[in-house]
Amino acid sequence: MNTQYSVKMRAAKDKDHRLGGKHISGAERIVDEAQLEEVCKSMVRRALCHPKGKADFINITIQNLEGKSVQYIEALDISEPHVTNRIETLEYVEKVLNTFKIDTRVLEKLQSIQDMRGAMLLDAYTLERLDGLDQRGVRVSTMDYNKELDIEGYLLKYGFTGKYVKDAIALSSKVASAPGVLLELCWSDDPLYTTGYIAGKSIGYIRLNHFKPIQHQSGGRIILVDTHVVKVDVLVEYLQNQAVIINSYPLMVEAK
Ligand code: WAQ
Ligand code: MG
Repeated sequence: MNTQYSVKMRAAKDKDHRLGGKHISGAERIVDEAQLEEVCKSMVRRALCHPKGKADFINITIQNLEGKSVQYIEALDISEPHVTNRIETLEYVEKVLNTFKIDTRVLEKLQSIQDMRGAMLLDAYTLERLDGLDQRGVRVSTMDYNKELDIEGYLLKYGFTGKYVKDAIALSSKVASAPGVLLELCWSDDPLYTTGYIAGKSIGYIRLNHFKPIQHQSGGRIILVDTHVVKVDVLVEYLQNQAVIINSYPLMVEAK
C-alpha cells in the first residue's frame, strides 16, 4: 500500500492566524505520496484566489501517516424531513432530542454560541461543557473521502453544489463514528445559510432547511457525549487526530 499523508492548509490575511489575522481559507486532505505535490499546488492556488481575499499567510502542514492507523468508515445517510419553517424544524429537533433523553435546552446553548472555531463538547445528560477549550472548542480534523469516490459528482445529482454539504457530511460522519458520541447539532457561520443538521450514528445526517435563524451571525456546533462510554481526552484525540477515510457515498433516504 502507498504511504499516505495528511495535508492541512490554512490561509490568513494581514497577519498569521496566531496573531489574529483574518481567516481566508482552510482545507485538508489525506492523499498518497504521488498526489502530494499536486494537492499542495491546488491549495496554494485556492488561498491566493479566494473570494474572501488574497491570502498573505499560507500555512501548509504535511504529515506522513505511515505507521499510524487509518480508519475507514461509511458516510452517514442523508434525510430531509418535510418541515417548512423554523417552528416546525425546532419541533422536529425537539422530538429527536426527546428520544435520546436530551434536554431541549441544548438548542439555547447552540444559539448562544458566538464565533467559535471548533465544536463544544457537552455531556449529553447534564449539558455540562466537557472540553474546557473555551472559544476554540474541538476542531474535528484529519478526515477525507476515498479518492476513488466522485463525491462532488454524486452530490450534484441531488442538487447539492458547493462545499457545505460535502464538508459537513465528512465531518459529521467522523463525529458519529467516534465512541460515546450520541448526537451532533450544527449550523453554518454564513448569515444567509439557514440549513443545518442534527446527526448521529443511529439517525444519520438529518438536513434541516430552516434550522438557523435568518441573519444570525454565528455558526455553531455541539457534540453530545455519553461520558459513561468514553473518556473526554480519548474522544478529543480521536476527533482531532485519528486519520479517517470515508469509504462510501452518503445514501439519500426517506425521512422518518
Ligand atoms: N471542527 C469542529 N467545529 C467546527 C469545524 C471543525 N473542523 N469547522 C467549523 N466548526 C464549527 C464552528 O463553530 C463554526 O462556526 C460552525 O461549526 C459552523 O461551521 O446544506 O457550513 O463550516 O447540508 O460554517 C451545515 C449544512 C453547514 C450543510 C455547516 O459549517 C448542508 C457549515 P461551518
Ligand atoms: Mg462556514
